[in-house]
Amino acid sequence: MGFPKGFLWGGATAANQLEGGWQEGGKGMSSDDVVTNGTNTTPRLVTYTLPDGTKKAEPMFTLGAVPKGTKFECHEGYLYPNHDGIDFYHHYKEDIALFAEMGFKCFRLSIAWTRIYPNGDDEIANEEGLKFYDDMFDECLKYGIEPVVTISHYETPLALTHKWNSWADRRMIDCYLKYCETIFKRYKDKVKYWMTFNEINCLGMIGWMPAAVAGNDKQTLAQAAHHQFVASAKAVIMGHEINPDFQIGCMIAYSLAYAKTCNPDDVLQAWKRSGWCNFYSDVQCRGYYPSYKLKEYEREGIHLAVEPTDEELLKQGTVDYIAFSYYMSSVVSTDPKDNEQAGGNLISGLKNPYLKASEWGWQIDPVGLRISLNYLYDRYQLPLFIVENGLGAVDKKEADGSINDDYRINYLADHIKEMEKAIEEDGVDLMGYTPWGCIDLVSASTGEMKKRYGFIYVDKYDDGTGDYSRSKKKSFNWYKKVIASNGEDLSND
Ligand code: BGP
Repeated sequence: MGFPKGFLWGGATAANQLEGGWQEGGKGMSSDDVVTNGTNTTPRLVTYTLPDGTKKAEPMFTLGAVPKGTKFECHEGYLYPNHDGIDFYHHYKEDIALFAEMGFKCFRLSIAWTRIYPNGDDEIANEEGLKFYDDMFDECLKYGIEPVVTISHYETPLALTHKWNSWADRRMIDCYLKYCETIFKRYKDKVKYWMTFNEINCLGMIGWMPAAVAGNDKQTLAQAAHHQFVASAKAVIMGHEINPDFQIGCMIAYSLAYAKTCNPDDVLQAWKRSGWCNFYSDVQCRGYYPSYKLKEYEREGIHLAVEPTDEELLKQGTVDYIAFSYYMSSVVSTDPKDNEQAGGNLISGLKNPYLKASEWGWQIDPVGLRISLNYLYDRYQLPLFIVENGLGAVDKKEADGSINDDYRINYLADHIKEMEKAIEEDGVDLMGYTPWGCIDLVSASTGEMKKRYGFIYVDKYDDGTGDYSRSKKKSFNWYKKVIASNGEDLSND
């Protein structure tokens, strides 16, 4: 009863937000290395120098096209929090031991492409980078922790942006596949679970974070998404040839949108909003572009450059499972008077009077998770994997060093209860659960450290200070008990 045997309890991270060591071990520059810190109200900036030498810094979420010859680089006077992350690069043994103590069955991490191919198109892979992940996977396996690997999580070799504007160019597919072939072959006996692109649907909104593309016009983003679709499909086909046991998934940011009223116009609006997520999983799970998207492209004059083999590749390279992040839900309305915006994970909506929100304004909605699980399972009948969920909050260290994060425990317990109902009452096939930022790390949207998600506290602060020491929060022992009881015991005592 409840969670199935073998359910993958664990935690999730990404290389750029955690590893640090940005210039160590032969690593090249990634698109994320030129992103500054920000706050909830001031955006993270991408820094670059124009061909005439003018230095510029533009918000990451709205970065537009830049002239040819522009160099993305770090500028003096800015803080780049991901350069040091939480120094997992040097602490991974200690951190994995703590994950093991919590009883993790799996650990979601991403490989930094630039540790393997520093420029993205190098002839030979960087052995030091390969060895780093070999050692890390061995450390996980030593404790029986299954690595779950995101191949590309919000960072791409910067050299490829300079060369081709990254994923805007079709030649990226071959670079990505060479990288995939290298890691698939190298780690084929150590890693079984893969995801091709983190939150691929964010490409509908922003070019820099998911694709290292300067420019956020719809035509450029649609073409970049097409290249990632083809790359993902080819990676799935290749991965299965290298090891037929591989499980290769897509990964989407799932954002549930409710209609504000039962006015059919609002309901239609909510349905249209759901296309923000569905389009990407439709292509990656069904193997073809859905009709509503083709019509939208036609209406908006978007023309995709497509090769004759693409159609067949998309069909052949559908994914084995659907991984998704779920933090919140939102509300949409067609009434122009409704304008009370809620905060959000890239895409936001109106405030929902029935829900509470996090300190960053993300609306907390456990039942929405059950609804999302049902929507996705119903639509595709594929196994689901919740690879991100959690509460970003400011944690307070008491005088005795303890951190009493009951708010986090409550958030996670409420979501786990709904997951159980989705499995138990609705028959959803759920493979696992990896709460985001199982150890505190740099926030993707704001670059803050104070927006913490972890069971493990890291002594690192927004101004760059801190000694990187680790300590257990109250939620550490709680989650340990949850895993030990396979999700049965959610009590907080
Ligand atoms: C997802 C990303 C993660 C992550 C998380 C939490 O969108 O895949 O990389 O950071 O959101 O967001 P944030 O860090 O902005 O709080």
